[in-house]
Formats: sequence, C-alpha cells, structure tokens
Amino acid sequence: MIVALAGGVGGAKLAHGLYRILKPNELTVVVNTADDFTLYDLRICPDGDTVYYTLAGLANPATGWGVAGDTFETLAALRRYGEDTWFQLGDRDFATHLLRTQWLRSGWRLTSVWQAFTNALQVRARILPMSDDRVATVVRTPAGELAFQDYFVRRHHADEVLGVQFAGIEEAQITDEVRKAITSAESIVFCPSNPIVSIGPILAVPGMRELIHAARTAGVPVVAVSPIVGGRALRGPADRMLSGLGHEASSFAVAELYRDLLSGIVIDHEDQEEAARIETLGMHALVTRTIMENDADREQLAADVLNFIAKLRFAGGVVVGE
Ligand code: FO1
Repeated sequence: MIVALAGGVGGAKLAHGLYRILKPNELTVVVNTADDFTLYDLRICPDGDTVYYTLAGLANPATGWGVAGDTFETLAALRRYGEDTWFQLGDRDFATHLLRTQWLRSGWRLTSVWQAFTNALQVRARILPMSDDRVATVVRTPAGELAFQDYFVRRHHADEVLGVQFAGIEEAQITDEVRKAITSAESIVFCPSNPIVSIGPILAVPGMRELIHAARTAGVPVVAVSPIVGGRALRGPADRMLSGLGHEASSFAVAELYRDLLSGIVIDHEDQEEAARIETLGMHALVTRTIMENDADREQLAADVLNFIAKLRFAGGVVVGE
C-alpha cells in the first residue's frame, strides 16, 4: 500500500497518476481538510472533493476543481436574491455538499462520508481526511486575519502572507484509518501540494509527524515531490507564502521544511543545480520532469516516483550518491 499526502489540484494530479499505474486498492490518499469551510450552511471540502473527482475522472479539466461540464444555475438564482457568489459552486457539485452536510448532521464521521462518495464514484483507492475534527487555516495578512477561502478565492491570494495558523489543530485527532494506513505503508509520498497550507496542516495534526518519522526510521521510503519549479509555484501562492514566511522559494526550502521526514525528494530538471545542496540535508534527490500537463505526464511522474522509491528501498533509505 502506497500512502500519498495531498492537498488540492497539484496533489490530486499526482495521486491520479499513481492511481492509474498502481493495482486497484493499492493507494491511500490522506487529504488536507484545513481548507474546508461552511457556505450557505453547507460543509465544503474543496481538497477532498478535488481528489475523488479527479480519481473518478470527473474533475473539470480547465480548473482542476469542480465537476466537468457542470452548470451554475443555482449560483445565478442566488445572485438574483442579491448574494455575492464569489465561490463557484456548480449545480452537480452542490449535490456533494448537500449530502455531506446532511450525513454529517446525522452523526456520520467525515471519513465515512468520503468513503461513501468514493464508493459511489467507483474509485478503488482509499481517500481519507487527515482528521474527522474541524481544523481551519487562518492566514495573517496586512489586511488582518483571513479565513483561508477568503484569502485564496475571494481575494485571489493577492495579500502578503505574514503568518499561517491552523485553528483547532491541537484538538484534532488522527483517525484509526489514517494511523493504520501510515503504520502499514510500504512507502509514503508527499504530493506536489503547497507545503505550508496543504501538506502543512496534515503534518500538524498531533502525532502525524511522529508516525511518519517512525515509518521512515523503520526503513519505509518517504518521498516528496516539490511543487516549486525555478523558484515559482506550479500553481497557487506557495512561492509567495514561502518567502512571506522567511523561507527561500525553492525546492531546497521545501526539502528543508520536510527534512526530518524524508528519505528523498523529486525536483524538476530546471532545479537540477539544487540537488547537491538538498543532499547535504541527508536525503536523496531525483531530478526529472515534474510538470503535469496531461494524463501521460501524471503517469510518467508517478512511475518516476515509484522507481525512485524502489531505488531508495534497495539503498536502505540512505543517501548513496551517484
Ligand atoms: N478555487 C477558485 O479559485 N475559485 C473558486 O470559485 C473555487 C470554487 C471551488 C468550488 C468547489 C471546490 O471543491 C473547489 C473550488 N475551488 C475554487 C478550489 C479551492 O477552493 C482551492 O483550490 C483549494 O482550497 C486550494 O487547495
């Protein structure tokens, strides 16, 4: 079983590549839920929805989130009542939010809700929320503290980022499903998601770093794919967030953030010259193409990651040098 940690669109793309080349039921994806929020009294899980829509082949190819071919009549009707419809929820997507909210209100755990969606969409991978407990990313900016989707969507992630907090994280618990997945993983992959606000919350769930660290110490390869290429985030504000928080916007900085957890990191050809510096951190670096423009790219990167993992396992997880 391969366990992938993922946030939104970039993470979902690699998870999809892994899903397409692995045997059915060989993949578990642990997904960030700190982007979740409530809108029109409905619980929205943008990253979870993005991952199961993508694996089911339903995601909107133009945006990476939402449902392909969706219509927006409900939002248009809301606008007629004077609502500011800043968050684009499609009509088919609404069905997911309605049912999720109903099931949660009737006492279901978020893990069970996602399992029901995954089964209904015939996705043969486990897609697990990082926790069943509510965690909410709050972004500190010169304009004040902003709820994550206000920062990201409503204000187009244009504000300078001075700090990031995960409200509720101290009380969040690792679920039995996530614990079991990580303790029995053959390898762990950090997808090319934002290290601060996508992978960051997953690692901040109390006990999560320790679980992954213990797996690594026991010889399980733990590999990240950098979301930074040539000093720029492939999508979203990860580069500006890293700089705002006092890091370099580079694959090296990503490797440093995950330093104690990783046996290796995958970086793009464009950052080839960072490989030697990354290896001084005590991990191996694989240089390959990390940009995923189509399904073939997703599969190729997934295959490169799996080959890298096999090589690390053969080397006992230590940096062997080339
Ligand atoms: N991202 C946007 O930039 N604009 C949107 O209007 C938007 C709507 C949306 C609806 C459902 C969904 O599951 C995701 C949606 N996203 C939208 C993406 C999402 O909010 C962010 O990409 C993630 O939270 C960051 O990973």
